[in-house]
Amino acid sequence: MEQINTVDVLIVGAGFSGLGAAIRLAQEGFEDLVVLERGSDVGGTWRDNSYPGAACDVPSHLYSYSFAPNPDWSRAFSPQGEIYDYIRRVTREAGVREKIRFGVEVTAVDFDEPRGRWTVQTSEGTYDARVVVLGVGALCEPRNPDIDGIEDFAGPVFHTARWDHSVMLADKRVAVIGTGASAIQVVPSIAPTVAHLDVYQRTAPWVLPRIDRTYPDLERKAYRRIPGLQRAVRALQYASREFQVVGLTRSRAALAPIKALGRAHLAMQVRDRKLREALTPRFEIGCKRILLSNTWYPALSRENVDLVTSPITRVTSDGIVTADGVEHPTDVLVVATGFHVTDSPFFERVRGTDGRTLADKWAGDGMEAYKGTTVSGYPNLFVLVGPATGLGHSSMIYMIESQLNYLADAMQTMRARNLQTVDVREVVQEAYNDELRANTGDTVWTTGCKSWYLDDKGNAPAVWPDFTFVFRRETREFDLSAYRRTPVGATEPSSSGARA
Ligand code: N01
Repeated sequence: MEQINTVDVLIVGAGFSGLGAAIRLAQEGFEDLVVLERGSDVGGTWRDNSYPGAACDVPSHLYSYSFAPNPDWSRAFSPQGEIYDYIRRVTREAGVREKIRFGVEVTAVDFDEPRGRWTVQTSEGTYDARVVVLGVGALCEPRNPDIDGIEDFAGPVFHTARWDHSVMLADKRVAVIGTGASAIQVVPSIAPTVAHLDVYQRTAPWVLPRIDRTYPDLERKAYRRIPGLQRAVRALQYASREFQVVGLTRSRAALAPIKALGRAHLAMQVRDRKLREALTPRFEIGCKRILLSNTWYPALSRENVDLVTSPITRVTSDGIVTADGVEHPTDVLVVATGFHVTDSPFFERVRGTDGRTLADKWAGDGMEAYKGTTVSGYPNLFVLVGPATGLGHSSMIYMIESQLNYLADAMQTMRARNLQTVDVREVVQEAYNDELRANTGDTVWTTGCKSWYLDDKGNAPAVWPDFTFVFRRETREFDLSAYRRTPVGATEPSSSGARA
């Protein structure tokens, strides 16, 4: 007979959100937990996105856990390796590494209503859990472009989030498809080493100067020694980013100064009129994520770099053919084409009380949850970085920590009230989302551009349409009245199995 691992809380994913949940729940006295991670290390997106030039475009004092400030950040915007090291260190210091099972892929998450528990199938056997926390992340499933002939390309093809470090790019003719946040970091990093680089642009992005600097020793010492200094810097970084929300969600006029800055940045960095014309954004600033770079435009102005704006029609065994009939010889093909966000394949693996998957449930009106975290018909399931929690302007860790407050209070409430399950009421969830949609209608994200914020209906269910402190306030306490509950004892007793 198959051995079932019984555990109180099962967390899927060991990135910033899943680890944050493990640390917070352990602190709150919920020690009987396991984290299942398909990779071989912690870090999630910061482990996977190791492409040349990968860095954060949110300042590091803000892009870190509030409970684990790091006075030793080397610069304002940390490179990927430093963030990856930070996550590993925090995991070790918080003592949660032993809670993580690496190399375990979660294949199915099914709610067993009579028992009021979740059955979780994995590549390493079955788990039985009272509470499931999804920390799978929003930007984790690479979206590969569906281009005619791409499977026949003879050279290496890889996504930025799955960078193949064994491929030497020196002296190669390289193509990069896409001009989003990932591409604008990769291109300047590899341009000086490759023989030739073609950058395929479908939509010219808005790019602002990156006000980055290294932190001198003295400053780092000050962060270590002067109480409150780092917190004050973090608060300033938070406030300056939060100003953007006015323009993104309320008054377009507030975006005028950053639009002017973007235009000036392009004009100053690109002298060639034709290239400047091709790089001029044609959509409202903020509709897609605003990118930060001082090196993107200079890289595109290099002798060995071509910006290709004619649409790709097909890929051959050794090149890319564009609509203008030109065949561009290519040795290595890099796709910087983003992620499945509103259509994550993980949604197909989670089945609630009526046996429907999250993917099916969200196929009609789009993905939605209550406070970005709980979904009606999926009791005791907490989705971190869930629907309507994404940000373009500030730190996702702030949103994650808000959700952790809600999760921790939900767990304490269930413990105090002796509850087996909590399931958000459908009417409450609907009312919450009606209001969110009404707000999102006025935002810049639905003004006509294409982005990962949007679903196939043109709604923006992935992104939080207000100030982030409003979300923090909303999630401060678990609001039990919004939930249907089952007391302990009202469900069938749990079958016993091995402790995970
Ligand atoms: O992906 P994207 P990304 N043919 O979806 C193009 C985070 N991030 O990986 O604009 C040709 O933004 C597509 O074109 P278009 C951050 O939240 C953070 O760059 O749709 N082109 C676009 O140019 C970011 O928002 C950091 O017309 C195709 C690009 O590919 C998110 O990750 C760093 C195509 C995709 O852009 C995703 O960024 C990096 C096709 N078939 C990433 N399909 C930080 O610094 C797509 N494109 C924190």
